Amino acid sequence: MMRNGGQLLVESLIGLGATKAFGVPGESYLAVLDALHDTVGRLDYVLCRHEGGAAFMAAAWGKLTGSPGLCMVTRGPGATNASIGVHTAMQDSAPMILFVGQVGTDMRGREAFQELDYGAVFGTMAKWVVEVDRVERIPELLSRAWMVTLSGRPGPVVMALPEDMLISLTDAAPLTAPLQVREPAPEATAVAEALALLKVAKRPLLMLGGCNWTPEGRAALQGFAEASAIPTLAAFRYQDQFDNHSPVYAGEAGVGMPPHVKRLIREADTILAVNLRFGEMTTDGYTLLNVPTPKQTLIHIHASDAELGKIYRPALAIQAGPNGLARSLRPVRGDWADWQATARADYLASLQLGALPSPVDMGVCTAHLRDVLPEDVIVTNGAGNFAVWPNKFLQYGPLSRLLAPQSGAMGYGVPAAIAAKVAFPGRLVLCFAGDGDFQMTGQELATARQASAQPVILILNNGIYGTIRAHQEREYPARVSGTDMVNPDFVMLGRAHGFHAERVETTAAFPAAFARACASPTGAVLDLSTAAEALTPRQSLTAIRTAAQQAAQKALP
Ligand SMILES: Cc1ncc(C[n+]2csc(CCOP(=O)(O)OP(=O)(O)O)c2C)c(N)n1
Ligand SMILES: [Mg+2]
Repeated sequence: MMRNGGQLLVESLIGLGATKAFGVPGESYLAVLDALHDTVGRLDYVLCRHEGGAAFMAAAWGKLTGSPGLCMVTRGPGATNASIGVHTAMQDSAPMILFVGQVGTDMRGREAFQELDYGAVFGTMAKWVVEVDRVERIPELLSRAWMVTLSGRPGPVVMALPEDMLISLTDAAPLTAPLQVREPAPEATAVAEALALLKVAKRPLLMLGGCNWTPEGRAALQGFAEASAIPTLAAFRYQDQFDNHSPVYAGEAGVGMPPHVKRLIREADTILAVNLRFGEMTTDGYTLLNVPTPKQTLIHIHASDAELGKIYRPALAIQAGPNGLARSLRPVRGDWADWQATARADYLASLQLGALPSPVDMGVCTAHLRDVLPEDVIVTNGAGNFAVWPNKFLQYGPLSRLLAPQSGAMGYGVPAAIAAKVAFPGRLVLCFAGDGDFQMTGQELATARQASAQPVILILNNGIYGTIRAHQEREYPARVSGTDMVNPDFVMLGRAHGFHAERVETTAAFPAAFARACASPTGAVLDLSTAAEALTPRQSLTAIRTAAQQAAQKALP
């Protein structure tokens, strides 16, 4: 049977098990769109409004489901718009494939209309970039892309599709079977060595990273940590990968790291790092462990050889996937009960807050959410000070998920929530957005409505780019520049997109408004009046400003 490149690609994606692709159309890949005309219900095209939104959705899909999120965009501007999602998938270690139209092979290299060299543009951003020049190689190169995006440390692949290749005919057979990548198993002697190192520890610490976990693997790791009473930290924005209600869970090693988390990492004498990518956020700017040789005895386990020893020289490095490793660990016992109990008590204490100077007090609202959110909730957020609420004050159990970008990309939360709702229409999906953050990708509410994938969105509306304002007040107190916003009416905006929408003016009004939001079949936008003064959970804007002014005063000769 003869097919064109678009048909061969789409049939092969279905063969691999794909069911959704997120995209914005372009004339550069009409043959793919045409093939999708015949696959509705098997491979659906979720039509987005901006390629940044589409790429965030694909990145979030990959992170949530563990199978590659697919994004389809046009050449040049479509690809550059989508780049934010590629970067985010990379930092998140999430599987994703970005398909980009490309100029015809007959005119490549002439700076044709919207031409880009994708290898150069995405070379340092994606895990792999490939351009498919010959139509019959689609199955081979797509199969490889699928392997690359999933294996080792998952990450994004960019596949460029020249226009003439997509309309060429071939009798090459499409892929027809899913591909699985089995994780590398740990060697028994290596595991024994790791356990021996832990046995002689006085202050052991377990740190875990995201991606590639199975529920069984997670349960096995939790069983090991609890039976060994080892305090456990989750990596930046991967706190949903370990049951926060476990007596050994001690918090997230991420941005705005609480003092007790810093202390745990600094004072640990042995760190078992499972599936962890050591990054700036997990290490408080690379200050908690010495580069390259930490004082702590480091046992580093990762499926990718590229992560082992990347920054820190481990005492023992094991290249293995997380699940087999977790299953092979046997409890170790030692004299560290106090160390573990203090870690847990410090974590629980970190959830407690005083009243905030704000009409809507997010401390109180988040405590309410801890009580009422269903066990299988999916929470999303982008970037801003508001993210502290879902990231530091909600608790995640074995069934709930957090989709939050390790790239710190504003605008991730809304598209991620839409992707989550596409994947799991029956689950509550709750997006936390800042007013600035929301306005990066708010137009995707139209996508949500068209796809019948409408989450509940909380906009923490403080009228400022709070994160930047906080830095600004610390460095240049009382010199406000570029951080005040005049906002649109988010309630009207929500309603214009077919969402239930309300403005919430007081803390007391939040529980009932939230219940109405969850009950609405159209999803909901709640515009929460939060005060700029409540800049962080523990420090007001005035306090930050005053402290900076006093410090500046003291520094005068
Ligand atoms: C795409 C992108 N642009 C800019 C930034 C820098 N940035 C980080 S947080 C932030 C402000 C976020 O403001 P808002 O969403 O209103 O949240 P708030 O801090 O006020 O709670 C900015 C501009 C970023 N992280 N990502
Ligand atoms: Mg704000």
